[in-house]
Amino acid sequence: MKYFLAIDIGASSGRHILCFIEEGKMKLEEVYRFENNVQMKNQHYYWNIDYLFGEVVAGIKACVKCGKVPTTLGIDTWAVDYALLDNRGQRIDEIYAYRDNRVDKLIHEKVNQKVFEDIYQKTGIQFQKFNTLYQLASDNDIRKTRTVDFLMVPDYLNYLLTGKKVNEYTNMSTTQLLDIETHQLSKELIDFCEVDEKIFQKMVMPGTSLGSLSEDMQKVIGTNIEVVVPATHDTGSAYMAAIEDNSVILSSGTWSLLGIETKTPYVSEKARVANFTNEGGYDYRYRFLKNIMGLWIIQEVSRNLGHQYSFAKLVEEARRAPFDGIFDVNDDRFLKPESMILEIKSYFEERHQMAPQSVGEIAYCVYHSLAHCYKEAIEELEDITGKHFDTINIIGGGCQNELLNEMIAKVCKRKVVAGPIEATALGNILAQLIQQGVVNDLSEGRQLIKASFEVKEYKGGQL
Ligand code: ADP
Ligand code: LRH
Repeated sequence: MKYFLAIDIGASSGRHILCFIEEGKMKLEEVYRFENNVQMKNQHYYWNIDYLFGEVVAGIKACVKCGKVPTTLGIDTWAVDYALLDNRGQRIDEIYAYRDNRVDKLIHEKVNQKVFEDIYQKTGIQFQKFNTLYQLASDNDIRKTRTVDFLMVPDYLNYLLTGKKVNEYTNMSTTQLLDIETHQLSKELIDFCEVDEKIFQKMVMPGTSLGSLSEDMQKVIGTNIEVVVPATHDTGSAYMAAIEDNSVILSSGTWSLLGIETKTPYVSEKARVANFTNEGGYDYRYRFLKNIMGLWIIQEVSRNLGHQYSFAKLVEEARRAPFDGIFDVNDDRFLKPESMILEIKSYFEERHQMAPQSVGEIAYCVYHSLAHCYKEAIEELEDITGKHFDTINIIGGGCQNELLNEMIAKVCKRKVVAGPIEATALGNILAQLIQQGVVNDLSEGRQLIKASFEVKEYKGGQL
């Protein structure tokens, strides 16, 4: 039996998922799972990258221990964040987390409407204050002068495993440093960041093999495994596993990424104003989508409640406590508030509206507000593209939330197809299967996924 390993690290958890093919179907086995969270140090938010790399290695070892040594492995993570290396190949301090607010000053001082419009025209990437472009431009001179190499988070994990330094294209597109016409780094935007263009690596496409683990890593892990670069941006991998033709895709996890896959980008004025992005995908396809605050809000509510309620329990509580009001989930105030629950309540109180009180009401209000935001985003999407979509394919961990699926079907008045849950891992594995010649291309891979996993359907307009 041949095994292929996806190491998929989201902002809330990471997992090692083994895949093998049996009787023409993909079978998955989750071998290892670990928590992920931002850390606060010296008033800034960072990722605990040494812990995460330790977990990457521990999960690979767990596969080896149970005798399922993968032929290849691939790593994907959330986008935009990066590591800087010095001239000894060592990381320069920590990796900032995208929810850190060190970019605010620069945005305020340097990014006026004109800059903002020019950057969108050049890159097709939506404005998010945490885009790498602004983060890099905000790095202080000490960091910049010591920097010899720039690696995105998955590039950095690949470097620790193999010793090879590359920048993978799909994730690089989220830096907002790539020219949408050429897919290459824009000199003008590199200059905006005041960094040396030599810090960037050779850019590789998903499906590129990095070859063996480094000798040191082979010793640590006890064997050799080929490392293949998938679409290292998790959303890039997730969209590869969307299986419904002509549907809106909603990748539902910490973020809700709502959009479509398209071969030609949309960089119209309407698209910019609605803050839709054109992220780079497999085979130079684009994901034309909008970032919506997503289940981050419920993750934070759960954290505020001391993690006493599982996600399933929160859904159960919400079912018993319908609540009428909705709030603007994409308001920046929900990006990293001290207390999500208090922030939601204040939102209503400031408007002299009734705020949700019980745990069930708060959860209901979060889900319902998300569903309304999806509805608006779909309307914008249809307006910009001139196309109509009658199905929403929800993929990722959030598609297990049946109440939310029902609400989306009702509020958006469209059929909902929920699944696959582990879409990101599947997309990651698909890039490996294509690289290994097990599957011919993306379209054949999608057929394989469709034949292998059950999905659940919800009729539009019903609750
Ligand atoms: P990420 O990759 O961004 O870390 P996931 O795709 O793993 O996120 O999705 C995590 C989200 O899925 C959680 O925040 C939670 O809201 C939702 N979720 C996971 N399991 C369940 C469940 N059993 N019931 C309802 N929601 C769930
Ligand atoms: C989802 C995601 C999303 C990005 C955000 C930073 O995990 O990669 O696509 O916008 O994290």
